[in-house]
Amino acid sequence: MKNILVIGATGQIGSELTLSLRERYGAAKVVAGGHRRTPSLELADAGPYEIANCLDIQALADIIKKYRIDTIYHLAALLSATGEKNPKLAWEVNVQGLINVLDLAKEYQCAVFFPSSIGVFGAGTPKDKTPQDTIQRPSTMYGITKLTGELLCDYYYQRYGLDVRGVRYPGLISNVTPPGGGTTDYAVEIFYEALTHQKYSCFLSEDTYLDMMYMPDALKAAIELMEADSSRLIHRNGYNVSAMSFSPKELTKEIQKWIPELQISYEIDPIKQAIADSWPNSMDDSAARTEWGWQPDYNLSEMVKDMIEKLKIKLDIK
Ligand code: AKB
Repeated sequence: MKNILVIGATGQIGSELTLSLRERYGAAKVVAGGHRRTPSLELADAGPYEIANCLDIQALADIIKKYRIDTIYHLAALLSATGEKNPKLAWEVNVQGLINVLDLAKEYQCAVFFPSSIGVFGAGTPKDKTPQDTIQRPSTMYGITKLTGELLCDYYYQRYGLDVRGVRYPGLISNVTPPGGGTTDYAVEIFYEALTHQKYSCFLSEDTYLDMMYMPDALKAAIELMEADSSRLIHRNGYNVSAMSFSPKELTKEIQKWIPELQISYEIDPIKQAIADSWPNSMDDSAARTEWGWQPDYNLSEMVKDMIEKLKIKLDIK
C-alpha cells in the first residue's frame, strides 16, 4: 500500500479512517476524497484533500492518476433509513458508485476496501450467531445495494483478479463524526442527549438487539483486513465482524452507571423498527477471526466509558 484514496472521507467512518491511515502510512500518502468544498481543517490541512464524487468517474480517474493511487477505501454510501426515503438514489450511489470504483481499480490496478453491512441479512436469516454463509434476502434498498456490492466485489475478484476485500459492519458508535440516516444511530444519539439533557427518546423498542461496534475497532478491521496475507483469505468480501450486541434498554443501563439521571422513553419509528427487526441480533464472526485474526478491543462497558470520557471533553462538560 503506497498511495491511498479514501472516498467518503468526510463521512462517519471516513473522517476517522483517513486520520488513522495518515498516522500509519504518512499524511502525504493518503488522499481524503470528500464531497464538501469546506472539509474539517484536520482533514484538509494535514494531507491532500480532493472533491471525489463516486458518480463522477472522470474526476475520480484524474485523482487516481495525479496521486498514483494503488489502494482505495470506498466508503461513500447512503445508509438504511435514508435509503428507504430515496431508494433510487441509494441504488445510484451505492451500486453505480461502486461499479465506477471497481472499473477504475481494474484499469489502474488498485486494491479496494468495500464496507458491507448487517443490512445484507433479512427476516429469513438466522437471527442469533448469524453464520458467515447463510440466507441473504434483505428487505431494504440499503440491504439490496450492499448485497449487490458484495456480489460485485466477488465478481471483480473472480473475473479480473482485482484485490477487493470487505467486512459487514454492524452499527458503528463514534464520538467524532455523527452518523446520518442509519437505523443504529440511536446508539450514538443517546450519548449526546444523556450528557446534555439527561433524557432520550429512542426510536427503537427497548428490547431490540443489534450488533454494534466502537469506531476504533471498525478502523482496525478495515486496516487489518487490507494488510492481511491474501493467501489466507477464503471469503475476501463480506466478512461478518462483531464486537458487542445490546438492546436500547441494556445500553441505557450501562450509561446510567455514569449518568444516573438519564431517563429513557420510547417513541417507535415504524420504518426503522421494521428495518432493525429484519437484521441479526448478533453475528458469528469466526471466519474473520480464523482467516485474518480479527479481534475487537472494546466491549459494551469499555465503549461506554470511553464515549462518555471523550464526549465530556468534546462538549466541555465537567
Ligand atoms: C445503518 O443503520 O444503516 C448502518 C448499518 C448497520 O449499516 N449503521
